[in-house]
Amino acid sequence: MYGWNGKFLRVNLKKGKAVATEYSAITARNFLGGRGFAAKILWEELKPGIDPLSPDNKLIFAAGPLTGFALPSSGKLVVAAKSPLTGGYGDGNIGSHAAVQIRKAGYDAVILEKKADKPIVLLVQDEIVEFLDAKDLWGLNSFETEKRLRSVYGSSAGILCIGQGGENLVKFANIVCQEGRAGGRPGIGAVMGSKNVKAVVFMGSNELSAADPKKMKELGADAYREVLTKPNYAFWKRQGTMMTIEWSQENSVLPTFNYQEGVFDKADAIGGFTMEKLKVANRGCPHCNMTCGNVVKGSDRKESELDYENVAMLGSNIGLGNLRQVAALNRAADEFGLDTISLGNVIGFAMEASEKGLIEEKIKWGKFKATKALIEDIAFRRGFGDVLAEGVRYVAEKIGGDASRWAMHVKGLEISAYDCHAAPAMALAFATSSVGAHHKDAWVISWEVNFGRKKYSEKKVDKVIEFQRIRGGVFESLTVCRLPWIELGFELEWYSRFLHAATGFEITWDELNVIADRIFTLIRAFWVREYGKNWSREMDMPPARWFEEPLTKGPLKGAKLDRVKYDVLLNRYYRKRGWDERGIPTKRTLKKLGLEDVAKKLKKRVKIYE
Ligand code: PTT
Ligand code: SF4
Repeated sequence: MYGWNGKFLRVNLKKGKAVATEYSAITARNFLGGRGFAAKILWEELKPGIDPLSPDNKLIFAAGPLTGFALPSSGKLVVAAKSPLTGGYGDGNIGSHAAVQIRKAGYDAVILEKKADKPIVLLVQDEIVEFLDAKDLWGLNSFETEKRLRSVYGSSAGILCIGQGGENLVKFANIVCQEGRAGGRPGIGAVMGSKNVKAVVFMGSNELSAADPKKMKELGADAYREVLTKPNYAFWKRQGTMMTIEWSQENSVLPTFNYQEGVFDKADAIGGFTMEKLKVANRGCPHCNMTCGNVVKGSDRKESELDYENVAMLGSNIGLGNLRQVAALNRAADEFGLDTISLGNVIGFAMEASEKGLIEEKIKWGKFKATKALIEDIAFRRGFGDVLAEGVRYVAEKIGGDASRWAMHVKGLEISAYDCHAAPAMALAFATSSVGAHHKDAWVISWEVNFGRKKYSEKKVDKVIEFQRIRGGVFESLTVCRLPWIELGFELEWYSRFLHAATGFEITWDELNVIADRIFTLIRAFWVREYGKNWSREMDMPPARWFEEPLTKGPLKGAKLDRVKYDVLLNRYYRKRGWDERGIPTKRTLKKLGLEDVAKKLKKRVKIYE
């Protein structure tokens, strides 16, 4: 095979053994890589109903056929497992040298099975695999851990690690690298902790083999040049995703006070232009000439890499309007290895619960020091932090009464930083995303604002599906960064050209869309299998707050979603996907996508229709 390495590395942590296995060209063509491989492996190899934090879960690091080649933004990696936060399929995308090094070591995915008897660092150097004692690293934060490993293995080694959040099995712990890249929102860091793996180090010495190496080189060089010519490039380098704070404020979608509002009085103080004044450096993922990581010094005098989601969730959503302080909270989250979106969401929820007198704890909006202490309590599971560490769905259920109506999650994953009181298409995108309420699969909100926010038309369903295919299917499975396309308008045709030069296959965008649907539907089958009789269309409902409590401020004051119209939108979505009214793929759809075996297994758990 060209493009793909054609090999997975399977590591049995209990036995301390590893074996390289080959996979077929058909698997490569049908599932591409990254998310596609992860979904296939988890579906086929996990027993239904396993505890995600038990040795029965598998932790997968998966790259795609373009990952690691010298082309724009190809240093990305999917980290996946059954999620301890949601109980369904979980993954994240992390920019890391690990992406490049796994591929240079000769693999497309590394699969960690079972559990090590004691804390280890897994070292993979080409075909040599070592299980190193990590007793000196266990208990350290992610920055210290990486620093120590880097001093041994050097600056280009692919190092991924967990902080204390992952060690203490916080349900939204993620995996961290390179002082500010983080991935695996649905608790993939907790899965790594449950396996006693503090860090993985990948080092490879092979060249990636392309079907047409000369063409690949030329295309890569042209593509890097093309990125530089894009009109938005200069502003992107200045602000990266931070430009979205101003945009969200202008359009009333900036999550504020636990998504009660879409505008924040102090938005300017946490926005992109304020960030520019504090910025000390740009950082980025390997192979990228857009380097969008904005490094600032926080109020703790430590460096912190800011993105829109971090700042909205640890700023406006918890009522904090001081960017240096937000940066310090973000740094703490990175050190502990906690997902900033879920963290800001669960803290915002606790602040509202405290204000409403539903909990005894006094947790006030916008208090920096108290919030920092609370983050530490969550990471170490101390006091009320231990409850919050379970995620917002659990906390709301524990409080009881009406609390679940303003717990801002879908399927247990906390909503990312876009308020949808007046954005039905984005609400649908959150509700039907493949990992729970994540914007990654279908960030349609910017399109929706231009198209017309009040409409519940078919075009909105089409746009959600189009984006789920391109972003959630193709980018996650080629496993390259989507930002050149979505932010700069780097044309999609480049990717089919890259794919042809890398693999030798002419894969059209029509075929890529079918592959994306196959992966998306397989992931849906995974969710349904895991939830069994507890699965219903309620799983695809956005939080009640957006339907019941209108915005009280800003230009869209009074706006809220319409439940009846949303239901019609969801029905249309199901029909277009070939799923029944419960959101379960029909036998016909599974067959059409080449997933007949999936249909056979799924019908053992739930009734499936023709
Ligand atoms: C992603 C989610 C995001 S999406 C952000 S900011 W964003 C948050 N970042 C966190 C962080 O930082 N520290 C932390 N402790 N937790 C964090 N949680 C949040 O995680 C990220 C960029 C960004 S910045 C985005 S949009 C794009 N995401 C991509 C994607 O998903 N797929 C893809 N093919 N390309 C992408 N490119 C962009 O990558 P999750 P990163 Mg991330 C400090 O992990 O689980 O996918 O959730 O990976 O390397 O940091 O790059 O406004
Ligand atoms: Fe990483 Fe940003 Fe480059 Fe994407 S654009 S690869 S997130 S630095």
